[in-house]
Amino acid sequence: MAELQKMGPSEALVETLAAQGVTHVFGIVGSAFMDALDIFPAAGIRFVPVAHEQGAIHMADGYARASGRHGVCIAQNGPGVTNFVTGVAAAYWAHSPVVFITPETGSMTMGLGGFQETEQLPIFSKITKYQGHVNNPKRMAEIAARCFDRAMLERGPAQLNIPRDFFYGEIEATITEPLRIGQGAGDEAALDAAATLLAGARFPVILAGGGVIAAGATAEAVALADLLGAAVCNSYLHNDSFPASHALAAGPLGYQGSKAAMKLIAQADVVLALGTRLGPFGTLPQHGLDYWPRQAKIIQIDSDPRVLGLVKPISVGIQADARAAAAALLERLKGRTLAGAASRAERLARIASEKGAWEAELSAWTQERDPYSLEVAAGSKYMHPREMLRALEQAMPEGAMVSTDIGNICSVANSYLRFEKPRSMFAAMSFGNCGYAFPVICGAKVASPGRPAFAYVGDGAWGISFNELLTCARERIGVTVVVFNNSQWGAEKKNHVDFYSRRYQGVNLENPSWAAVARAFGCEGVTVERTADIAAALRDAARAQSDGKTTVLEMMVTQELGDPFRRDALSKPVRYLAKYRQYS
Ligand SMILES: Cc1ncc(C[n+]2csc(CCOP(=O)(O)OP(=O)(O)O)c2C)c(N)n1
Ligand SMILES: [Mg+2]
Repeated sequence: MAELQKMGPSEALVETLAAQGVTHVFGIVGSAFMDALDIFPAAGIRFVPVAHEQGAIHMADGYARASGRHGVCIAQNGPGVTNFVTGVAAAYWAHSPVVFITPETGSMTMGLGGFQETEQLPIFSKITKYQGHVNNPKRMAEIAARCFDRAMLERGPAQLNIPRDFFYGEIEATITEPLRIGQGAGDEAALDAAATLLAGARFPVILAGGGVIAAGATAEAVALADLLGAAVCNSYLHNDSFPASHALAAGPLGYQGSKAAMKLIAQADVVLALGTRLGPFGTLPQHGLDYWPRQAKIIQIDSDPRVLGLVKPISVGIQADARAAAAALLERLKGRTLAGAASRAERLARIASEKGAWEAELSAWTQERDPYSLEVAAGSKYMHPREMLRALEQAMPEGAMVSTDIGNICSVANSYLRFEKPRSMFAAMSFGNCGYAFPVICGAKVASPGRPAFAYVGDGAWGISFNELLTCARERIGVTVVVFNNSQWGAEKKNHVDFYSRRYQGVNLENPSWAAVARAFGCEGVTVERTADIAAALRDAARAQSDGKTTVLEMMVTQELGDPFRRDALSKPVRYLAKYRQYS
């Protein structure tokens, strides 16, 4: 342990950041933390100034998801900090180890209603894994370090709240080493029970979740799948949890996921849910398939014990690191007689045929076929969203990272996003906020500058987030934004079509030329109207990334709309008052 040293609290904070391996902090400059900011460069920390604090927290999230290290951001007390709220909630549900530093109003005036004052802990209390409040400047290093340790331990945002006057003074502090607590493989008896279930399975299926990515368990998941001859589904929006080219990879479950994955898991007698909380939205019926195998034995492994058995009934729950647990199961299964061995060839054939059928269906499914979509596409010179998504998929360079926003086309993209390695897909997860994808891919690119980086964003969500083009131009962050211009908040319009007799309100968009806007911001902007032009446009944009140049590819698409998001939560309106009767 390092020794006690005299230093200022700002030095204690910055030394702690350095000790935790922090090299980038996203934020907008503010007087509240200027004393610490001043010495960032000497500690090897690059401050990445952004356009909006929501961008900073999303970038920290993307940085964490791409690197597996902490993402860090900071903001001015009061309004700068409240601008973090949506991004913190998003990072919470993306299980991202971000530390957001929130200087607050001075301790001597707190409660008097001074400038930029608000209580900053209650606002974040339900969307953080840990909240550290520096209640005395002498505790700066201790509490800062705990935020970093807890963010990693509990896989989620930690808040470091610091009264702004506590940056100043003279203290004695010790800078401690990061405290990383291993989760291990989990309870021995539960692992034995899980191995027995898997050994007895006739149609085992693995459901690989975000925990596989976080724990670096891909190799173990592949080995388990190979040993068992088990199909592997990705949990919703974790298409990078298992290599897509593997013969046993079945694709993602959930909204706009793979029919092959759904049909295969429906046949399972044992499911190994590895590193997944089995979130309720991610296993809803899709494509008319109610696929969750209620009769199957479910083994659920997750690092968070609170999610075990929470959403789905399970037979065995194991609190563990996904990698260690998968390795422990492999050990137990090696050399054991597997009930599924006899039907292995038959199973592999079934997997191949379901995948082949889904691929063929996707290839033929170039446009939506519901009456609304047929109507709006007729006579349009623009691209069908599905054929565009297929062309993007085919043009995607190797090793690409892709973030996706919340919207109809982004959701349909789920069927067309395949990855070979983890830390490649950064979808807006369960919090589901429009405006997520672009800043997140910027953060991912800062973390992994050598990898090609793409954001898929609908034109409505783009309106929320395009301000960070300023950051890309100023900081020379080179990413490619694929903006789907269908002149509508499509995902919501779909509900108007399906449930509200096309009574449109606030769903039609009048856009400027998004390509021209990008150029005005100092980025590249290209309008793409034909599928045949997609590959070249994507290639050029990817190439420009290595010069630190961001490109907006404005894809002109028809107004067709795929299946709705919330079929589960909407119903036809019923009105009782005469005044509203026609609204039904
Ligand atoms: C911050 C936020 N506001 C509103 C919503 C509700 N919402 C969900 S999808 C959607 C429409 C997205 O439109 P667009 O980005 O243009 O994509 P499209 O559906 O047209 O493909 C909206 C408004 C949301 N998810 N997040
Ligand atoms: Mg749109």
